Amino acid sequence: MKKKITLIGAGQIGGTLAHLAALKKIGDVVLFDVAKGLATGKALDIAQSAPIENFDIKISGTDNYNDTKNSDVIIITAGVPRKPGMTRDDLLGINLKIIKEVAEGIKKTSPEAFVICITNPLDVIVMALQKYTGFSKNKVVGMAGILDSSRFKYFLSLELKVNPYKIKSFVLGGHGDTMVSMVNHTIVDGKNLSDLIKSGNISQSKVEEIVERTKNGGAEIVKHLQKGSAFYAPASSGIEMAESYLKDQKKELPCAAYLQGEYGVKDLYVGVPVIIGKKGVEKVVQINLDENEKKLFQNSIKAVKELFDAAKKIDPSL
Ligand code: TXD
Repeated sequence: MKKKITLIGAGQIGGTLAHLAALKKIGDVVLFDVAKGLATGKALDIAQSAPIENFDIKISGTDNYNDTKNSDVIIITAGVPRKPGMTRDDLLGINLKIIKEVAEGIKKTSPEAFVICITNPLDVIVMALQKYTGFSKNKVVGMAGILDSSRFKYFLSLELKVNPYKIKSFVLGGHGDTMVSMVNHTIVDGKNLSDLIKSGNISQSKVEEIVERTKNGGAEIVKHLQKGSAFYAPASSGIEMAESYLKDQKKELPCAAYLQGEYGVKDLYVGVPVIIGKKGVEKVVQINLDENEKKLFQNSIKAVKELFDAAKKIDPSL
């Protein structure tokens, strides 16, 4: 039985998600958007590449939630992206309203779906989405850490001239300026990054520069594009999560997940390594943090909490 993947938001990321899902043949795709014709037009365009790309999945577009019912996976990008000079947090007001509307749309039609939220400000929007839908917390997760980790690994690969796929690392914490690139948990082609610093293959200051560039990875692209923000790598990141769920791959992936005591954090969504399999978020992976990492992680958690308090001022029902 073919899986059903619904993409709420057929914009830059949504359209790319649809294209990747078709090329990777991970399931039938329904694109949804409130902008008239956008979802239908993009679905038809991708469908017309089937004879060339040899995929046999069904792909359609709609602005009616009934067409999305009984989805196995729902990936949400509905919302507005940043403009130059805006922070991710500046999007809170408008995207909170949009995510409430999306929650109303999916909670009746796909109560069993695994829901991946991409809309910014990610950590708070995914938290709001879980509360608005009432879906179990292990079935609602945010995409950010995979993207941030991929940016960190890519920048490192440029500096160390290695295949980016051979770098293992991850980013902890919120999807914002307080994110924590885990330098001491980074392996480059089988070697610890900290050893490469000691042996002079890369300087500490260059690593710190890469940590900063990772934090600003989104803003750097917004500056170039002027209109819109990153969408190719965000879409690849969302698809990796969807595939780990649909194929029960049990990958360990950095995602915004609900913590209920892990890392000393309760009742908050924040970026941590999790195992994603057929049950959704199956486990929060607890790694040992050194004192500095603990401090940085706590700082990130504080930032997420503060933004969630701002969200509760906008909508006291949260
Ligand atoms: O790592 C991450 N999580 C971030 C997330 C990485 C990059 C971008 N990030 C955020 O994703 C970005 O800040 C935005 O909040 C979302 C979507 O970014 P995208 O670049 O895809 O934005 P677009 O191209 O504007 O697409 C958004 C679509 C657009 O077509 C709107 O018509 C639609 O969302 N939209 C809606 N769809 C359904 N329902 C409602 N209410 C709605 N409102 C707008």
